[in-house]
Amino acid sequence: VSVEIGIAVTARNEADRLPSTLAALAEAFPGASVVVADDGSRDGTAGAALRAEVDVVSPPRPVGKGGAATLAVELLLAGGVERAVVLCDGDLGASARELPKLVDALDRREGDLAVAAFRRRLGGGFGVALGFARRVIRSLTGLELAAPISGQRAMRPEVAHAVLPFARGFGMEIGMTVDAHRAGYRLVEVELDLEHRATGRTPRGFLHRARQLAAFARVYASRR
Ligand SMILES: Nc1nc2c(ncn2[C@@H]2O[C@H](COP(=O)(O)OP(=O)(O)OP(=O)(O)O)[C@@H](O)[C@H]2O)c(=O)[nH]1
Ligand SMILES: [Mg+2]
Repeated sequence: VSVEIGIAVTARNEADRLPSTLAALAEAFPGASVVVADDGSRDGTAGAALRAEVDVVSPPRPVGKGGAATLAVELLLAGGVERAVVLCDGDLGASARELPKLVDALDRREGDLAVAAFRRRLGGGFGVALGFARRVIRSLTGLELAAPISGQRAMRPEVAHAVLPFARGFGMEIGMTVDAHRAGYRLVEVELDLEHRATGRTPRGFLHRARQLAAFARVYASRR
């Protein structure tokens, strides 16, 4: 049976925040099909998803954000999605309630791929990874984006088909943006009041952004 909206939630070690994210999604998108893309979590993330009565894909080996999201979106599309595929990071918590505004932007034909920009800047480092992502997208597409790596996105099912499989790891958002643009689809950014568990200027935060940068460089090399 096909659904109006299919939502893929990427989550690695998000047992703390996933329940509130899923509760907000259930309320904001009644009747939607939700798949959690768990991936090598060691903290009971999959159990938290099952308790919320949503589907979970847990690859036997960690495959990275892009690989896990690909499995989740393929599962959603196989079940049939009529109106929109939504991508959501597992750490949004209650602020995931804002995401229907992305689908509204699609319905109003403002774009084919709607991307959420955070209204307030939270955490982060010195903007190196973000700036690099912006330059990669500008050089490959000419687009000037406020939120080049935002994980909160909505697209019609045919757009999802065109951008699958996603690029590996943290390169998935850049890859999807470039692939959608090259397929002739229009991107629209929508400012939303979102929050997430941001990593800051800590060793863990810098390690995270180093991994992001490596993935951005890989996706740039694969698309240029
Ligand atoms: N399936 C899967 N999800 C991941 C992986 N790495 C991160 N995620 C999830 O993807 C989402 C985004 O990752 P974050 O680590 O929050 O990255 P970010 O928000 O871009 O970065 P910060 O702002 O620095 O926190 C979160 O919900 C993570 O749980 C992964 O390897 N596999
Ligand atoms: Mg985050």
